[in-house]
Amino acid sequence: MKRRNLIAGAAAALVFGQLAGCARVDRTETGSITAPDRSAAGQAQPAASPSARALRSAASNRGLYFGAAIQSAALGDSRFRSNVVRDCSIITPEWAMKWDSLAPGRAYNFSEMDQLASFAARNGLAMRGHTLLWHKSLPRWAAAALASSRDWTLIEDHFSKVIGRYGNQVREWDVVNEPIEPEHGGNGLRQNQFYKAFGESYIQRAFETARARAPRARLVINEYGLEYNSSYEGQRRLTLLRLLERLRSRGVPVDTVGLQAHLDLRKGKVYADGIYGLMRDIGNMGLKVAITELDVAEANTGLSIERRDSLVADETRRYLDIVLQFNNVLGVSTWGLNDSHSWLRTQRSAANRGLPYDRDWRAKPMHGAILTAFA
Ligand code: 9MR
Repeated sequence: MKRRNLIAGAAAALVFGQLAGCARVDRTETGSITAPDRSAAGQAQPAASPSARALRSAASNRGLYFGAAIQSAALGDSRFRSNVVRDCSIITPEWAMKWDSLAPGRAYNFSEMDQLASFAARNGLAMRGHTLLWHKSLPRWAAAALASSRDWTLIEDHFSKVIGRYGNQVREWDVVNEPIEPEHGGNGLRQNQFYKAFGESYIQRAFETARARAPRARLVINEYGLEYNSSYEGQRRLTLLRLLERLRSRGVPVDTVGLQAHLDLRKGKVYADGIYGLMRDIGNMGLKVAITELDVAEANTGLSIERRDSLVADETRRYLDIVLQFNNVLGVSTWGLNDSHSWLRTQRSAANRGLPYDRDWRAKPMHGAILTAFA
């Protein structure tokens, strides 16, 4: 398996003609986010972990942002709000901006997302726009309409509504989410509802449609499963690079790659060579990188808490130490901030400890690992 990855890495090197060395792009020009005005009305109370250094300031010292995904249901909790405001300069709606959340029936209801957007505005936080097109968040009515009519105006209308409403607050749009699936054969692209209706051109059209409505925001292609040394993830890295190369050669307005970074201790340790090669190739194409959904799934929740937390922290540090060598990184977002608001609780184990804070907002070694990586 290792050998296949090496071959995949070498093939990528040949395809893209990379040279040794990192992409030199000035991160501070585009990656940093201005500190919010703390005197603004609606300011949150001081955070519950005053001893832990705020992640946002550590990140901004390095010319990066730090952010987190927010489950809108948690916004009713003042402790949650204050910790988010303390640590984040940008937030990602974990589900509220997805198509099936906004319009489960044909009618759009923006109230949940509006609450999140107004929380962000009151506290001077920027937003990531997650996500305009994702096979898992297409509402049934839209899937049916797409399959029968293959009418791009359906997508255009959705983009217009969402970008029109939140465009002023959104710094980065995840325009296309998770388009890679080598197991679907062919060119390695996911044979999702959009691909079935429009072929590969759906990706280009999505970016062009977004660019027309969001002339200044960063437009992101966001992907998972790129971190480990398996032939499958090697294929995923290579397929993503090939797709990016095709998009760049056609002048498609994609300017940023979102690396989700759902780390997983059951897969072993992150594969430094594979991640380094991916970062180098992305940088050589002149693209920025955002780490968009960092968290760590544990392999063994039966170990002592200390041991578990140190394994999670070590994996986080290993990953960030690689990606943060590159100057085209804009920032890092974790997929939630504390363990009680983590998708891994429902997916894997309710006991999972894969975010910077525990359920009582005590900073864990993962928090320290992120600080160290930013230093
Ligand atoms: O964490 C999210 C979970 O709460 C939602 O139920 C789910 C479906 O909307 O999406 C999860 O977030 C996913 C993200 O949007 C895309 N990358 C993978 C994330 C975890 O599944």
